[in-house]
Amino acid sequence: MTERLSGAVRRVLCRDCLNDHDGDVTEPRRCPACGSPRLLRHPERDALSLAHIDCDAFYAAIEKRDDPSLLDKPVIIGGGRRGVVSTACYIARTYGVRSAMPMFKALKACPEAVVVKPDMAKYVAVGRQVRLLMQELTPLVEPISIDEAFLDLSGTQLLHHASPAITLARFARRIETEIGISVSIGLSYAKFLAKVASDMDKPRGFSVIGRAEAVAFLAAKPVGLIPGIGQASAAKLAAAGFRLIGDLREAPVENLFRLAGRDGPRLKNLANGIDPRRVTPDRETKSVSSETTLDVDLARFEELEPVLWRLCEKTSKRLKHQELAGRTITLKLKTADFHSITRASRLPEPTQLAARLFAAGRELLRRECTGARYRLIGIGASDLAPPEDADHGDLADVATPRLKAMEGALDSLRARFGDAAIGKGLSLRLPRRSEGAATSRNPPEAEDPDA
Ligand code: TTP
Ligand code: MG
Repeated sequence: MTERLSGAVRRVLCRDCLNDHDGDVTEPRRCPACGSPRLLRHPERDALSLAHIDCDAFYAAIEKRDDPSLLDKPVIIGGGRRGVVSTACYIARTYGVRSAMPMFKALKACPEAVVVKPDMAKYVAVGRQVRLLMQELTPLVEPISIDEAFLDLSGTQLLHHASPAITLARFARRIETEIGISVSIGLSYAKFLAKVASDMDKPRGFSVIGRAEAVAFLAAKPVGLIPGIGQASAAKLAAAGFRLIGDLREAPVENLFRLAGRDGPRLKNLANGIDPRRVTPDRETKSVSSETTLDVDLARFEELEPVLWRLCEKTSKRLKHQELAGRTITLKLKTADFHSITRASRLPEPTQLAARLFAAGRELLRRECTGARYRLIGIGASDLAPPEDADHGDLADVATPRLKAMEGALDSLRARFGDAAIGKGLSLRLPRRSEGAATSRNPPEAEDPDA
């Protein structure tokens, strides 16, 4: 193994002309064949096969490809239904423009930006083309979103007459020449690390995190780098003394369990460079849900109801973001002694609305509040359909279109003023809430498998 690695350390791959030549740790600095500085060298280069590929500024890159006059201009894709930035090209990002930013703020930061309305049909088609080319590399392609996927290239050396790293570098070039956009690649031995790597050197990046360096590399990074650890969870972990991923390495599992519920052991594993998740091809989204482990076990409907409402808002937000609607609403509960209960009801039509998720969920919840104490509650939507099929109501249900208009208006307000301000307003409509009970021990966002 060592011999193989030390052999690999001397191979240097040019990502522009794909010339693979000898070199040492730092030399040469430019490709002897074409002069490019975009060289890939890593001691484990040819021993790693798990990749994460993410297209660069995806929607914006497609628009620039289709209108070369935009190439050297800051471009923002946005101004669609929700009045927020979908994405910004890398030039616009230098002005501070970011995805999900309200358009008015983005244009304040970068008044000279060219704004292009999203053309989803086109982006979906390009996403499909990219995926087809990925599937030529390996059958093990797991799409994560319209522009990213995990690939497991183990065992493909004979097929491609090249190591995964070289195959991936060829792929990146092919995407540029055949499709006209660019990708960034992360190569490692585990999903988490491959994903972190693909983000390290964007755009047109290719980063490698090897087995030998993984744990030390992670140790110095903030816990927020872990998928599913948002700002709130990171703050909670920091308050308990876990600010860096390295702090989690030796943490007693009980502590982590208390802080992050069943996600605790996963955090410790990730900090130790262990992520056993496999690449699962063609994984379809079958349901969208949010759940939370409660700080204290709760039994009363009145105490659980506000928690359910917040989870409904979260699930609704996810449905809207993923352009999905669900017809079967499932309530999940876990009793204090760890029995799981699921109860479902089917709506007359699919929904994306928090209020409708809540209406169905609270009826299910009411029936289960007969004395048992619960430690976890969740709400999900399955039986998924496109949003066009959702929330039309009918003659007997005139409330739904009104709710839809109201939630749409609230979503736009949220986009402008942030979740917190608007969330409070809505919660006022709820019966008495028990603040302590509603905080989560297990950050619901941590439940997202690949968030
Ligand atoms: P991302 O891969 O997150 O972003 P990106 O490809 O634009 O940029 P990066 O180089 O950082 O990967 O998302 C892919 C596309 O999904 C993006 O081009 C637009 C869309 N999108 C939204 O519509 N809203 C959002 O909030 C985000 C994050 C993305
Ligand atoms: Mg992307």
